[in-house]
Parts: sequence; structure tokens; C-alpha cells
Amino acid sequence: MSKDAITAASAAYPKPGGQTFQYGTAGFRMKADLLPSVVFRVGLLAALRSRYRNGDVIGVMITASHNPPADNGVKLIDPLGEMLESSWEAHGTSLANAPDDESVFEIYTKLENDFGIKPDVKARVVYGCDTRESSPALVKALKDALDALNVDSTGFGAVTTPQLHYVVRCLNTAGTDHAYGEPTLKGYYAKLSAAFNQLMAGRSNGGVTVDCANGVGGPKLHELVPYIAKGTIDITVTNDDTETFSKLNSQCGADYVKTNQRLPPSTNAQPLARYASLDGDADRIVYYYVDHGSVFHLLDGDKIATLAASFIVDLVRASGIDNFNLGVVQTAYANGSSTRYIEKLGLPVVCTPTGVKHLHHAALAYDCGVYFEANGHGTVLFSPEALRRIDTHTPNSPAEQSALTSLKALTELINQTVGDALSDLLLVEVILAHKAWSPAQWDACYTDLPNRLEKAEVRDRNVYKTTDAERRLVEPEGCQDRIDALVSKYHNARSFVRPSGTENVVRVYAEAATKGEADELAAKVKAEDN
Ligand code: NG1
Repeated sequence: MSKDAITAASAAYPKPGGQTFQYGTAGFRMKADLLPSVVFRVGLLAALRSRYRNGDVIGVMITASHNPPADNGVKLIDPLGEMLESSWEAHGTSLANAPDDESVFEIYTKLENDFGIKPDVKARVVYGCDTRESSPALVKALKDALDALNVDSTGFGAVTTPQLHYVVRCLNTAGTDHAYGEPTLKGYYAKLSAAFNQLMAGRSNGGVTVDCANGVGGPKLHELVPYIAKGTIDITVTNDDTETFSKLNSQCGADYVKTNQRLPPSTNAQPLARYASLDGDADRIVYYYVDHGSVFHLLDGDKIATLAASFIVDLVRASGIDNFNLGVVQTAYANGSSTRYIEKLGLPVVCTPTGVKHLHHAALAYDCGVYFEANGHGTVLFSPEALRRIDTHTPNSPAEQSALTSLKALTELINQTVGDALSDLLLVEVILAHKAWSPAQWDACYTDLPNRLEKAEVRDRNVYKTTDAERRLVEPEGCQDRIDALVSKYHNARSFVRPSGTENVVRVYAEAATKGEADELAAKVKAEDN
């Protein structure tokens, strides 16, 4: 690649002084005004990655998800719609931290040489963004990098993160025997809705009100609704103002609801009606309702995981498929009651470090891996062999046939590339309709242990080192012993401290038999920690 083309284009995006960037759990994420040089260089990385993968399509998503409106971020999507392979995150970090245009070119050339990337392979990249005010300028920085390298690129405009993951997978599997779908938004809506309408045939389940966090999920849910068969469910879309940038994730959205464990203030909640909240890029969803006493009840990622796992296991059994290995993957933030409930269902459950790439990886070990973070980010994966068995299984009765048809449709309804709030919304609606459950009946599967999540500002989060899927601290020395001593004073209690992968803070989680105890334990651990 011509040195002049890269350095000249890079000169328009100088690295801000005094900043150190790191490709973390969610790619790069920070105040948007610090990002242009980072996004430009991520464009270079995407081109390299595509050429390294012999011209596979790589995705670049510009979003800061649930973060405030002034933030933005950027992350890469690998060919099958997965997160960027971990070993490449360091290359993103070194490009982003190159002090000047010359060193950007040197690192670019070194990566090309180290990976034996052939100069004649054409790179292919697709990209999208959320609805933030800063997104168009960052898209331009990305496009300038792609153009400087003569990349074959297509922009999808404002899309949800999972929609871009879907498109990437479709493009890379087109024409193969595992083609994923048509690589357009229309194709996405058509695929999800066809499966949903089939699963809901002859069923009607009232309505659900969806808070879209004033983010990209709003317009995209509006686009999906016309595809949903009339009389199945009524979807009411709220908090869908993407014009007033300051409203994004403000007093609404999945993160607000999960963290504060309360309704978005704009909700006029009716007893026992279903409500759901998406986050700013629609890759997370949580449900909730209020009871007749106006008490708020959260149905978070753990509740969605247990609902999905039990439903799929029942369908597999009812289809007459045996020796089918379904497992659930959680993180340390999963409520202890949910873990015990999964064990009671007789299903294997494992805990991984935070961040969906870890959960996704662990879920691949099963015929069907159900993974959700408690905050509502998750999906269900079926292995290629499981899909083949479902496809070729011969049912022995009309009941088996009916269960098998539903199971097949579920594999189409679920976005298997990444957690997808729109796909998860339809999945939950289908399951509740099949079970004829109200949100209260769903909630009654198990009772969450009261819990509290806090964050603490620290001088350097990197001094906190964890083990056991982040449930224990090994450094700073003595810290874990002090946490253990505090925990032992409470009933049914658990607490852990881990450094955030997306903010310069450590997070403190505590759960205990009562709300008062959970709050007190979290406060004491936080104080101990500072
Ligand atoms: P960090 O900042 O590492 O805690 C947060 C979420 C993760 C994940 C990432 C990426 C919590 C406690 N943490 O990570 O689950 O979703 O953001 O968005 O919710």
C-alpha cells in the first residue's frame, strides 16, 4: 500500500496528546471528541484483518451502547459475526497509540509483514453507527481510512449493533450450505418475522411496551413492527426520540432500569402489563412489570436465560431428540438464585469472566449454549451438528412434529451472531405465548436475592487482578481476605470486586438475604477497597 496515501490521510486525524487508548471488552470507548484518530486507525486495522482473512467481510460498528450521549466508541466484527478475535485487540491498541503518521504506517507495514498479508488481496468492510450526534464525523474518519487503502466498503448508516453482525455473517456465508440470510435490513426483518409469525400462528398474547432508550433501536423496531403478523402481539414503541441527542440513554433504557432497579420515570405502568427496555445500540434487553401493589419487578438477563433454556430443553425432549447437551453460561453478576434454579432444572451452568466474547466462547461447547449477562446482553447458540440433527430428525408422532417445527423456527428467530435485543424481544414473547404466562408467572420461577452494584473511582484499576471468573481478587494483596471477612457477617451473602473493562473504575457487587444487608455489604466492601 502506498506510504503516501496512508500518511496523507492519517495527517487529518492526529492522535490527541497525553491519551493512551486500549481496545477493551467493547472495543474503544470514550468521549467522542477523542475518537477521530482511533476510528481512522481502526479502519486501517479492519482492512488488514479482511486481507488477512483472504477478503472476508469485516464489520466496523461505531457506538457507545448504553454510555452517555457525549461518548462514542468503535469495535470490529469478525467474519461469522463474532467479536474481533482477542489476539488482534493488541494490534488495534498499538495502532491507536502510534504517536504520529509515520509510526502509523510503520505499524501497519509491520502487521502486514508479520501476518504475511498478501498485497493483492482486496479488503472488504461494512460499517454502521448508532444515532449519536458525533457518529457522522466518526464515520467520515473511518471512510477516509478505507478509501486511502482502496477498500471495497459499504455503509449501512444507523443500524443496531446486532444488525451489523447479522449482515457480516450473511455476506460471508452467502452461497454456502450454511448461508445465514439476505445481507440487508429487509432480509433481517424478514428472517426474524417469518420465524416469529410461524411460532405465533394461532396465538395471541396481548401487548408489550418497549422503551428504546431514545437510541437506534427505536427506528429499527418501528421498521420491524409491520412485518409482525396482526393479532399476534401489539408492540408499543416508546422513548424513540433520536432527534434530541441529549435524550439517549437518559432516564430510560436497559442500563437505567437494571442499575436503578426501577421504571423509567416516563412509564405509566399498568399492573401486570409487560414492559421491556433496550439499550442505546439495541444489543441488550430487560423486561419488567409492576404488580397490583405498584411494586416494580425486574426480569433481567438471568430471567431471560432461564426462560429460554427451560423452553428449549422442553422442545428438544418433546421432539424426541435425545442426548442433546444444553448448557447455560453466566458471569459473576448472575443472581445466585438463578444459578441454583438452573442447577435444579438439571442443566449444566458455567461462569465466565465479564464480556460477551467470553460467554459466547464458552457457549460454543454445547449443542445448545444459552448465554446472558445479567444486564440483558445475550443469545442462544446452536452448534452446526445440533442444527444438522434438528434438520434431519424424523418425528414419531404429530406432537413430536409440532415441537420439532417450533424448534427449527426458534433457530431462525434467534440471532446467533451476538446478543440482539430485537431478536430476544421476539423470543421472550414467543415463549410467554407458548407457556401462556403472565410476567408474574415468569417471575415466580425463582426469587432474586437482593443485590447491589456499585462503582468506585480508583487511581489505577489495573492493580486489581482477579481469578475464578473474576469472583476473587488475587491483588492487591489482602483485599480478598477483607472482603471474605465482611461477607461472612451476612446471611446468604456474596460479594466481589473487579476492574471494569469499559470505564476507569472498579465495580463492587454484593448480594445477601435482604436488601438492607446487600446495600450495607456493598457499601462496606466499597469503603474497604478505597
Ligand atoms: P464492565 O465495564 O467491564 O463492567 C460492562 C458490563 C458488561 C458488558 C460490557 C460491555 C456490567 C456489570 N458490566 O462491562 O456486562 O456488557 O460493559 O458493554 O454490566
